Amino acid sequence: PSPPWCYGDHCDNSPSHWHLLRLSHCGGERQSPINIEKEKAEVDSQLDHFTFTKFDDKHAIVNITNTGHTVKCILKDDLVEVSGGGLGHVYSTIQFHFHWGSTSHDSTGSEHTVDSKRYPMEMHIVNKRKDLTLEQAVKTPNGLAVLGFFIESKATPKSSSGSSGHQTTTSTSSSGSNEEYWKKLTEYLPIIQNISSNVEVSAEISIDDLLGDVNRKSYYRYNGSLTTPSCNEAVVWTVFKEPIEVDHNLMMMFPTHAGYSDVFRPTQRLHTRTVFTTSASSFSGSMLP
Ligand code: SG7
Ligand code: ZN
Repeated sequence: PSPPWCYGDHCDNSPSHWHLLRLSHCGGERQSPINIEKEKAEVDSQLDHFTFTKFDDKHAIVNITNTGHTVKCILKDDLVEVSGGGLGHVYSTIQFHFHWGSTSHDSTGSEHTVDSKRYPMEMHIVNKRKDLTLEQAVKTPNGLAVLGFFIESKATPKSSSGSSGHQTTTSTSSSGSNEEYWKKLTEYLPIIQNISSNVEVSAEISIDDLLGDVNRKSYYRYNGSLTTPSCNEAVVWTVFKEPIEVDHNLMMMFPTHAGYSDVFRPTQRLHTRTVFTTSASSFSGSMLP
């Protein structure tokens, strides 16, 4: 049985006690998440672009579960894959899940921070080395590859009262028209209000749909851990620089009751590790004036 741990202070095992749990690695020196210091990140020219296989499959998400610690979207086995991006192995995508804050989802919720900036939410796409079982992968350095995307809140565009606006723009944000898909996904959340409840997904939503046109070529890379007990140091982390923009009202659909008060782990010490970055030239043109 999994040990009782929590994020807040509503149980004995809050994050500062995780290292005391049985068989825990949470007190190790390669823990996640971390604060990424832009100035200290070392450019690594080996960090090329990823190959995302079947990220466009609209039937890959089979189930959404309220685990009590997160909302987890489980993918069909052996379908979606990630390779390239300096990973050196082919990884199977098994699930994605979210970390968020307690109240308004306005500013606190992400696990990683960049120059101490915390985003409202963070999406983690969890991948395991294709040639290993999950049990083997959590015991193998780089056995897991997690892709982290920050989520930024986008204000709902006001219908047509703009007196200052000289043009009625059909607002094309950096994440493109991902809104209908986040709407489809978050429509499942009221159905799984109870811990351990889950729902089968029939709506057509691909991972590409949720990511929209966020820049997937510009990212940070470091070696770390699972951010929940038992915090195995088996994760090669990719943290993308550009956030996905999601409508604020849809972000508010994520539960903030029961154990869901700030479901993110505090940042951990870097110790002797180096954070690597793709070169500045892989920034998207859209970020330039
Ligand atoms: C979430 O984060 C869950 C866990 C996940 C953990 O609590 O999605 O997944 C399961 C099995 O429920 O752990 C092994 C694993 O994926 C840690 O994942 S994370 O480091 O990406 N945050
Ligand atoms: Zn996570």
